[in-house]
Formats: sequence, C-alpha cells, structure tokens
Amino acid sequence: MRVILVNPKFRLPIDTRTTPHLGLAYLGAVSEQAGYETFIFDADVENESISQAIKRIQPDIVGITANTPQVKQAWRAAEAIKKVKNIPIILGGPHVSVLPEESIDHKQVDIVVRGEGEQIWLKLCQIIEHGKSDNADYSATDLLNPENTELHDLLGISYITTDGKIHHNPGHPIIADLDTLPWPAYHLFKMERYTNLQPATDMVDGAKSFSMMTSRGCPYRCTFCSQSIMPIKWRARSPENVLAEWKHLVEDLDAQEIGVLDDSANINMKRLLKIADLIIEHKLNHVPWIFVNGIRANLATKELLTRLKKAGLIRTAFGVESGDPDVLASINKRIDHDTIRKAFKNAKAIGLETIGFFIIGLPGDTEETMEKTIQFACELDPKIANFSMMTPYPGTKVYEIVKEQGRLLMDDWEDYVFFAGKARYELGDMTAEMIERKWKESYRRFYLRPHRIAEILMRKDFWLNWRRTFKVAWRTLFPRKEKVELRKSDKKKI
Ligand code: B12
Ligand code: SF4
Repeated sequence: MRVILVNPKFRLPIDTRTTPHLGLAYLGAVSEQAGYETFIFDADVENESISQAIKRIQPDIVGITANTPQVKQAWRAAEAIKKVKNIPIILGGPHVSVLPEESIDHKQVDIVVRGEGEQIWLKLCQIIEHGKSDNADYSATDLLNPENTELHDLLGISYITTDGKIHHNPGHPIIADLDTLPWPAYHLFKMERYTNLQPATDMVDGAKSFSMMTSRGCPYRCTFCSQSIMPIKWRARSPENVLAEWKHLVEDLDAQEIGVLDDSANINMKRLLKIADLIIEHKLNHVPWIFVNGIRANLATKELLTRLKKAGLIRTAFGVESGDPDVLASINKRIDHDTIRKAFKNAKAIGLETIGFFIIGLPGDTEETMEKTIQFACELDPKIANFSMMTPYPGTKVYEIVKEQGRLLMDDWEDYVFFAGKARYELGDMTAEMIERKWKESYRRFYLRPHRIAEILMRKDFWLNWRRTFKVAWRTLFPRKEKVELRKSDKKKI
C-alpha cells in the first residue's frame, strides 16, 4: 500500500528557514515500519504540484498536516487531490485538533485526526489496507460508509459518514512509552533542499542540520500557548534512547548541528544530566546543538547548564514573555523575574549564547507594561531577542478572553502569524496602534544599541549571510504587503 504525507505550502510574511516537518517525519517512519511504501510531499521544497505528485505516485491514503495559518492551504491541497482521485484524505496537526468540526465540514476532507498522530494514522492505514484487500477500488466513500464499524471504534478521529452523521469519537490514549517510536524518517525528505531551523554553526544554510524531540508535552498551561496537540502529561524518552538517535544523526547522517525542539526539555533535570553525560561519554559533543524553543528558567541550574555546555550545547532559549510582574503572573507562566534573571546570568556566566522570547500585546498589557518588557529585554540582553505580537490561537485561554471581551482584528486563518507587523486584536485600552508601535520599537531599541551593532558587525555568520540577515531584518520591520498576490500564486502552485 502507498501512503503520502503532505506539508501544504504556506508563506509567512517574513522569510523563515525551511526544515523537514518532524511530525510528518515520525508519521513517515511508522508508516515505513508497518511496511507501507511511503512518500513525503513538502510543498515548501517541491518543484511539482500536489496534483502532479498524486498522479505520479497513485497513493491509497493521503495525510495532510495543518497548523492554523496553513489550514486553508491544507483544504486547497485536499480539493486539488480529490479532483484527481477520490482517495481517503486525512488531516492532522495543531489546528484541526482544536477545531475538527470546521475541517470535516469541507467535503474534500474525509477524516480529522486529533492530537498525537502515529498510532491513529497507522490504524487508519490498516483499515484502508483491509478495505483494499476486499475491493481494489476502495475509495473515501467506502471508508465513510455508516456501516464501517472499524471507523466507529477508532479513537481520536472526527468524520462525517455518507449519511450526513457527524462523529467525534472519544480521544485516543497518548503514547505512553516514547522509546517505542522509530526515529524520524529523514530519508523520505529532499534534505538538500532545506536550510535549517535555528543555526547553531557559522555555516548557517550550508550546514547539515537536524531537529530532535527528546520529550513531548508540557505540564504548564501558559494562557497564550497552544499545546492543544500534545497532552498535558509530559513524557520523556529515556537517555539511552535519545543517545541512540543522537549517535545516528552524528555518525550516520553526518549532522553538523542539532536543534532540540522540546517544549520543556528540563522538566526532569536528572534525565537531562544523564543525556549530557552520555553525549560526552560517547564523544558526540563536538557537534554543536541548541534548545530552539526554550527550557524552563526555574529549572535551569548552573550545574545543569554547565554539563549541557560540556555536551555541546551552545545556545539556549528561555520564554520570558513579559517584563511586567503582574502581566507575567496573569499568563500562568509560574515564574518570576528574579528566576529569569538568574537563569540568564547562569547561562551567560558559563559562556552559553541565549535567546529570549518576549510577547508584545498580552491581555493586561498597557503602554507602560510593554515598555517594561522592552527594558527587561535590554537588561537581560540575550544574543537573540525575539518579540512576537500576541496572536490568539484557537484553543488558548487568550483566544477565549479576546473572543469574550476584546475585538479580534482578523477573520482569516492565514493571518494567524506572529511577524506580520499587524496587531491581531484590541482589548480594553490596548489598541492596535499601540501594539504595533511598541512592537516596532522593541526591535529598534533592542538591536540598534551601539554595543549590539558592534557585536553584530563582528560576527562571522553575519558577514557570511549578510544578504539574508538584512532581508529578514527588513521584512520584520516592513512585512510583505502583497500577501494577497502571494496567496494567489500559492494557489496556482498547490
Ligand atoms: C519547530 C516548530 C516550528 C518550526 C518548524 C515547523 C516544522 N516545519 O515542523 C518553525 C520555526 C518554522 C515554526 C513556525 C511556525 N510555527 Co511552529 N512550532 C514548532 C514546534 C516547536 C515543534 C513542532 C514539532 O516538530 N513538533 C513535534 C511533532 C512530533 O509534532 P507535530 O508536528 O505537531 O505532529 C504530531 C501531531 O500534531 C500529529 N499530526 C501532525 N500532522 C499530522 C497529519 C496527519 C495526517 C496526522 C494523522 C497527524 C498529524 O501527529 C504528529 C505526530 O504525533 C511546535 C510546538 C510543538 N510542541 O509541537 C510549534 C507550533 C507547531 N508552531 C506554532 C506556530 C503558531 C507557528 C507559526 C504560525 C509562528 C509564526 N511565525 O507566526 C509558524 C508557522 C510556519 C508555517 N510555515 O506554517 C504553534 C501552532 C499553533 C496552531 N494552532 O497552529 C505551535 C504548536 C507552538 C505553540 N505551542 O503554540 N514552527
Ligand atoms: S509557553 Fe512553554 S511553558 Fe508555557 S505552556 Fe507553552 S510550552 Fe509550556
């Protein structure tokens, strides 16, 4: 049986790097392990359209991933596929997990998978394989037959049967033991066409860069964060299992840098210390690696950071979010400014590069609190400061607050991006004009300080990649206005 997994094209208003989709890499790996002939179509890097790929590959099942800004492209891709053949089309990913009813309402979408996908996807493949063994022409219509009891019993899916009945089956249990998962199937991707996620080395776009997840989920519930896809329970791979993949990346795939994508890698500090020890013991610490998404500042002790640095860690991010104590308390981050100060101090003292994530325009923000966020960013002075404009994603607490008390300024999922230069909502006295002004000010005031300019000019990677750096800086401050045109051209390319 042939399966194809699709990452639909979506262009952000600023250039970001392209990287293989880890979720699809896992789904690809389990599909291969089950013996299916597996293909990945990543519209970000393909030369052909999805229709051409479907005609060429003739898959028996299609899986499409969708985060919020991507979901319309996912629907468009599904529509294009259905014009070629009535193959079962399954959507999964963060957006559709929160709003499954919206996607199954699109007749080109057959089933939505909610949450962690590997086990549910495999069961769906088996159902279709079974159907095909009885009927070679088995189609989406057969799959959605109300008498199909196999679907009825499958947890974690939403769908509409051909009699028009809507089904939201109960949730699927989480994968209890992450060590049972195979490693992401990078060989299914056109690896040479990607840049990298968050460069750790000076080679930047030339480097062989890989992502990795050593744990899934996050026990915290920050009000702005969509963890709808992953369950509240934090689950971690064993240090030995992480080491085995690390070894594979370094020794078999020749990784020159590794980006660890965990939401909260340091929930269990002992585990992380053990991972660091194993990396050192197996002499893999010459390959630089970074925590792309931030570790918890309250659990970043000097001992831990020192050992991680010895294991090759060169940069870590911390989610700081706000410089105002009341706003920080209100977002349920469960952290205070002194703890954050200490984490940055510890990281810098041992020579780690730091990234700080800040949010402009959180509920409760005023001109004064946003000012405090900018000042706190300048005080912490990370190597990279990332200021996002608060974007309320469905499923988050902030989304509910805005829906109930605020004025949402967008009605198109494609606008749910952080860096478009446009405020996404207003709340009380917090106006769009204020958010946009303070957001621009944040970048200007952080990066245009004399010591930062001098530091940037002295960096090797800046000169190696100056064209790209200028482009990103320019696009951050002056996002593309011709987004409509972009969407039109994207439509053609589906
Ligand atoms: C790395 C990352 C990125 C990277 C790379 C993305 C990529 N190519 O994978 C970059 C930096 C480019 C990025 C950008 C953005 N990101 Co991002 N990103 C992440 C991050 C940290 C990890 C993604 C990951 O690898 N997860 C691990 C894998 C295993 O999980 P997964 O991909 O979700 O897939 C699993 C399930 O969702 C499901 N599944 C997914 N697809 C499918 C398809 C089928 C058919 C099935 C059956 C199942 C299924 O099964 C998979 C395996 O279990 C997540 C946070 C997180 N913890 O997931 C945020 C996250 C996905 N990003 C998010 C956001 C908001 C964005 C941006 C919109 C931000 C922006 N700049 O404005 C952009 C959008 C980019 C785009 N072009 O679409 C949100 C999405 C929220 C939402 N409602 O959509 C998340 C959840 C962060 C958060 N907590 O808020 N991101
Ligand atoms: S922002 Fe970080 S700590 Fe907060 S819920 Fe999201 S992943 Fe967890």
